[in-house]
Amino acid sequence: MEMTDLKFMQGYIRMCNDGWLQGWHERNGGNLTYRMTAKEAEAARPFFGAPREWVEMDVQAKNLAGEFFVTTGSGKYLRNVVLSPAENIGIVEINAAGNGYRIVWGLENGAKPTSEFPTHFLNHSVRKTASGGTNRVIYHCHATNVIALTYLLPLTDRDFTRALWQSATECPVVFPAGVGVVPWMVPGGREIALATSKKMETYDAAVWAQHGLFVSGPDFDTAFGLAHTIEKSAEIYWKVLAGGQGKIRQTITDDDLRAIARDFGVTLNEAFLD
Ligand code: 2HA
Ligand code: ZN
Repeated sequence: MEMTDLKFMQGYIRMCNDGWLQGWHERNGGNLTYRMTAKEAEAARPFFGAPREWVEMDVQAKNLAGEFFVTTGSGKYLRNVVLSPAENIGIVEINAAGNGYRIVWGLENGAKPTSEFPTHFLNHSVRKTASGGTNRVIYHCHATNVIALTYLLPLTDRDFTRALWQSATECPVVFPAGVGVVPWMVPGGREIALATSKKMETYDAAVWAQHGLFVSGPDFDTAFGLAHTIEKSAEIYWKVLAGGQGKIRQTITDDDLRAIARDFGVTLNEAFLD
């Protein structure tokens, strides 16, 4: 038995590889973090190494004090995670003030958590509160068709949500609150962390203009499924636009969307309906 045999680690590694197989993680693109349960942290503890030094962050989240996260490594390629987890991912412990971390497992040979760790961290804080503690996964991927849409549509929550809801019937059921859109920003910094966390107070997914997709969920299946659904819908949308040379003969109407919501028992964000 070793760290990577634990069920949550297996799920984490599988998700990294699934994203790679989708073509969303060229080079070191994308990152994944998972907030471990207390039980998982106990099961993992026997495999921890000597903790490394505390590293202070320029973001703080008191509700994440003492938590343990699995994280991808900065500059690491998600396609390599399955081959050598201990070099490409790691577990970090958050300090009592909620503004620093130390590596307790993995990230071997001097590796560090993903450059987007502050963004993930702030968003874990927001989603933990918004979900009553159930949200555990934050995932960022370079979903090709979502990125393409950010060159075509106005960069508003409304325009993206409507286009995605109308492009595949399951979308309003999978993300009834809609999606947020973050304008183009330099990745990896405090500014994109704050802008994204603002969107994630309302949504469990945010589109990063000309960059990619950012999603959250209670578990790996749900978070990956959300990214997958959004990406597929984005692909349908632009293919229809291109195939029809900008003209769409018919789509899912607002009344159709309301009918789906009624029958599937979800509440659609009314702000996005006419
Ligand atoms: O990990 O995707 O946004 C590299 C990135 C930064
Ligand atoms: Zn990225």
